[in-house]
Amino acid sequence: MSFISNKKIIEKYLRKGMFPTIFCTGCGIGGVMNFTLRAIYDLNIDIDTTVFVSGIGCSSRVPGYIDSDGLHTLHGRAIAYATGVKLANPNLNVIVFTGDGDCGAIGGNHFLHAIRRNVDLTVISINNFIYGMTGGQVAPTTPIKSKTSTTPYGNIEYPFDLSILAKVIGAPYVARWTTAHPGQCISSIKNALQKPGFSFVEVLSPCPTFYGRLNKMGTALDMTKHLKESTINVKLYEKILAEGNTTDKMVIGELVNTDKEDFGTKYKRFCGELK
Ligand SMILES: Cc1ncc(C[n+]2csc(CCOP(=O)(O)OP(=O)(O)O)c2C)c(N)n1
Ligand code: SF4
Repeated sequence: MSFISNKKIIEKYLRKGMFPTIFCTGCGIGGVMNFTLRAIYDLNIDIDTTVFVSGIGCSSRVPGYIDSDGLHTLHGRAIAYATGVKLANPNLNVIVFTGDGDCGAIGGNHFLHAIRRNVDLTVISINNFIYGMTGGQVAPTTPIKSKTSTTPYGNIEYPFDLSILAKVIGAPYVARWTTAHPGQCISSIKNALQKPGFSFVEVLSPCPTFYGRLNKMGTALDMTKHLKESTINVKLYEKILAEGNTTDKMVIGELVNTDKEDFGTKYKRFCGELK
């Protein structure tokens, strides 16, 4: 799995003219782009029939670096644009990169309804628990007590759990990992890309410039270690629950993997193109 070097990934898939990236040193976003390209390589997906769609944010800059068709759209609207692309040409693979703010705040409604319709998209949400691009404001994913530039005394709002939201609304594929789990992340992105219908992969990722600095979390490496220590695999979590215990750790792993007819197939049937 993924025996391709980083050099070859760069040569094969990236727009060298766009380098250097805007990402700060230690930011996890570049890693998530790498995981996605490795999944595409492993599955031998044709990049020329793949469209990357994003909104606005540091994480939404990813499509600009990939040498493929892409749409860098409006803040929060990536999933709406991606739905249009997929319905106009169902033969395309459509992959959305979205921040936790882009996906869960301004774009929250599009997220919910694309899942409800089960549009055949793969949505990769890079969750750094904060608005990175605009200066570290509170996001709907910011944990209680965390400091941001707009909650200098600590956040008092309950956060959204994007993966659990996707699960309860009925997405047929949902997985959550962190940038400290590259192999698992690549494997889940591969499963997501092969799943007909709405697939969601959330990747918890360090933003050392804002979330890390404001919460005194140390270096990017310290933050990556913290991501590993503050999460628990779903299998272990279920065992702990079955024993009558509980934990504050965030659950990671493959949370849903089921089959459900997607919107495009239903639409073709409605139009009489399928029986
Ligand atoms: C309609 C609109 N509202 C607000 C903004 C300002 N804005 C740009 S990016 C962003 C949030 C970015 O946070 P997130 O989506 O989590 O991505 P990150 O930068 O952390 O990767 C905001 C509020 C905008 N560009 N457009
Ligand atoms: S501000 Fe945060 S999310 Fe944005 S590039 Fe820098 S480290 Fe990454």
